[in-house]
Amino acid sequence: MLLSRAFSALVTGVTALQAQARVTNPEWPRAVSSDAQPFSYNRTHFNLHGDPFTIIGGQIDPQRIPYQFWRDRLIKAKALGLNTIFTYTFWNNLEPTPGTWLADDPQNDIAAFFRIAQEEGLFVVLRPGPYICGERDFGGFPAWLSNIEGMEVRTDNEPFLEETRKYMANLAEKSGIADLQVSRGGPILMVQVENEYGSYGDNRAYTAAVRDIVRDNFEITLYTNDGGADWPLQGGQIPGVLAAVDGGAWALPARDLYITDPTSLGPLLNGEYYTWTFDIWGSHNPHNTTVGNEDIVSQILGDIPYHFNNFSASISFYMVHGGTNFGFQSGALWQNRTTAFISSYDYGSPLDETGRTTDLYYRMREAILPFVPEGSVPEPPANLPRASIPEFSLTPFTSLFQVRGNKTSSPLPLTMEALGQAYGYTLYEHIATSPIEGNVQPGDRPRDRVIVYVNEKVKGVMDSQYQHPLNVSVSLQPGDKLQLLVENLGRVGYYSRGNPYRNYMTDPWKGIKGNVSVGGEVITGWDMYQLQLDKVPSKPPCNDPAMNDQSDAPVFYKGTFIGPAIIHNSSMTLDTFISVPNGVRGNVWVNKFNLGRYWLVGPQQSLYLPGSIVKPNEANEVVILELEPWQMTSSSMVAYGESERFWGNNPDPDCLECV
Ligand SMILES: *[C@@H]1O[C@H](CO)[C@@H](O)[C@H](O)[C@H]1NC(C)=O
Ligand SMILES: *[C@@H]1O[C@H](CO)[C@@H](O)[C@H](O)[C@H]1NC(C)=O
Ligand SMILES: *[C@@H]1O[C@H](CO)[C@@H](O)[C@H](O)[C@H]1NC(C)=O
Ligand SMILES: *[C@@H]1O[C@H](CO)[C@@H](O)[C@H](O)[C@H]1NC(C)=O
Ligand SMILES: *[C@@H]1O[C@H](CO)[C@@H](O)[C@H](O)[C@H]1NC(C)=O
Ligand SMILES: *[C@@H]1O[C@H](CO)[C@@H](O)[C@H](O)[C@H]1NC(C)=O
Ligand SMILES: *[C@@H]1O[C@H](CO)[C@@H](O)[C@H](O)[C@H]1NC(C)=O
Ligand SMILES: CC(=O)N[C@H]1CO[C@H](CO)[C@@H](O)[C@@H]1O
Repeated sequence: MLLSRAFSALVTGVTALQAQARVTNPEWPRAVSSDAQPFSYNRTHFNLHGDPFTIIGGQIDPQRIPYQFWRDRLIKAKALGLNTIFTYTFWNNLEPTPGTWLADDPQNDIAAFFRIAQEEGLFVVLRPGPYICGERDFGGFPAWLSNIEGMEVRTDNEPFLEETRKYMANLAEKSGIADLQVSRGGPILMVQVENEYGSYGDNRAYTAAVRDIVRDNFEITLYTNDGGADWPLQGGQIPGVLAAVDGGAWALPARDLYITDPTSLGPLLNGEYYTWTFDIWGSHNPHNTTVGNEDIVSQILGDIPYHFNNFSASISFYMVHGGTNFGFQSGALWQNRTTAFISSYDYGSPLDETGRTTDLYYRMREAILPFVPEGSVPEPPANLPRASIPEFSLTPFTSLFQVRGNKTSSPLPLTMEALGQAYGYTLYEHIATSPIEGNVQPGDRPRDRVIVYVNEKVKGVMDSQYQHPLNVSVSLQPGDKLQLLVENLGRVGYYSRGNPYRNYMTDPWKGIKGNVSVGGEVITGWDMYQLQLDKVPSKPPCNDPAMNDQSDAPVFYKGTFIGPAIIHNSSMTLDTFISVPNGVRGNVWVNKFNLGRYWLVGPQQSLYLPGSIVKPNEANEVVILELEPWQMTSSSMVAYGESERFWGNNPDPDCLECV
């Protein structure tokens, strides 16, 4: 996904007629269907087992959906009228530390998802990246890449290509994806090379190298996907690889205007037609939705026949079902300040975050049905009810500063990555040896949200989400403890060479990079504690001193609710939205599963709790980490589960003037 709608301005004036002037290329057909290659294409058509084939696709990323619900979502995608699922794979989840490939972890078992798709009568298009964007931390790259000497992502840099080779081979072989290619009887029709690379650069040696790496591991059709304008398409096309476009209907004519290499021409595919869009945190950012926006809905409904009739194009709806960036998996953009994606990836898509069909779903279905053989599309199942959970209270049991984590000491601060940590929080502590005062500079810039404490009393918040990160000043006496709690809000996952901002994809480090100074003087002597919180504490650590009223440190709360009874024989009926009405900012775990972030600024005001992790008729443990207890207006922490979700925004108590 790119910031697609911005491109519409760039292609004004391109008409279907201009595009048609270029459609014929005498060198085709170049690929013919055969037993060995059942899916192929010529200049105008995809071909499956010798018959013309129009892709009616939609994007679902299995790593964003509880695996127990994969079949439910695929059945509904099929019932929408789709014949193909487009899927990104998230390298960072598959290989969380170098060399550990999670082939058998059910949530990362992409082959299992593809097999279910095939059982449900769907084909698949694989989008393995290595860069995928997808509003994920670092665009899907593992954070540990940054620790490799000489690493530069998305270039023909040998360390990057070497890791890409290993990743692609692991995906093909260890994850068993290669065996699911259509050439071997599986559902995978095509594989995408890189992702929207033309928006990022125009290094042809790099794209050719990625093509060759993908080709070494997959024998089926390859394609690229780029924004529908001149420079993205020109930068992204790769000789011998089919070029697809993405964006609204306006993107379609661009392909034949700007892709001039005949070896990249073939049937027209809009590889990402946006059913709507993502949300970012902020008091002034309302939830993006098509609900109540009839203009947008009509546009989507009109664009469907336009793709098929006016352009004989194939299409993939991005997203048909977005799902959730659980835990710390959401990414960020840099737009002269950090814009961080919320945990929900609802996307306003036809299947909502909980997999329920929406009004948009039924209206799109009506628009699609005329283009598929009569009777070939099953009826969508009725929506199952979601649960509500009565309010329950939570009690504080320890503070984040008591939990600590692995400790590293060093004269100068180290980045999260150098500490061997990817996500979450890092606590940097220094004991003053001489009096010092002035503004705190947390390395070269706040990366990303820095809470400053002296002896556990908060002094202020610096946050790269704020256009002008606030200055925080401290005054330290010998023996005073300066503490910087640094939160990774998501590494930048998208950069466009068309924008005027810095490319922080090549400067992804989190925590503290560079020196911490107070009043301009460099501070040396640091203890650093990793708080990735893969394992959430559920009881006080040994010899945890009593909770200290004088401390502003983040607080862990714990409570339980009794899981509702399953109805209609489906754990989906235990789905709910967890709301923490008195909380300011933090994370929620249920039965040790990290649901994601809450922040009262919104637009997200509740977290999707999938029924797959709820235990019916027994106690379920909820742990909440509240980062800003000093901002709470009520001293009681309560939570409840809502069967309907509410979006909304509130002022940011840490920066009332911030926009
Ligand atoms: C391309 O394939 C389509 C569908 O199979 C076929 O109708 C058409 O004739 C082919 N075009 C050429 C130039 O062979
Ligand atoms: C699409 O095709 C229809 C039917 O041929 C035509 O009436 C309509 O004007 C076309 N739309 C555009 C935007 O070209
Ligand atoms: C980025 O922000 C800085 C500081 O607020 C400002 O001076 C600069 O003009 C901004 N740049 C762009 C391209 O908006
Ligand atoms: C501490 O580091 C060890 C070895 O790197 C790792 O196995 C363990 O999970 C880490 N513990 C925490 C709490 O991060
Ligand atoms: C922070 O302090 C610096 C000088 O140390 C000053 O230039 C800057 O304007 C201050 N920023 C704000 C937001 O007050
Ligand atoms: C940090 O401070 C140390 C000690 O003053 C100095 O040697 C080093 O160059 C500084 N590093 C940066 C990135 O400024
Ligand atoms: C519930 O569903 C499961 C799997 O779909 C099935 O095996 C089981 O028999 C069902 N139980 C009842 C009571 O319907
Ligand atoms: C496509 C669209 O309308 N996106 C909007 C989503 O929400 C953000 C924050 O309010 C807006 O800036 C976008 O324009």
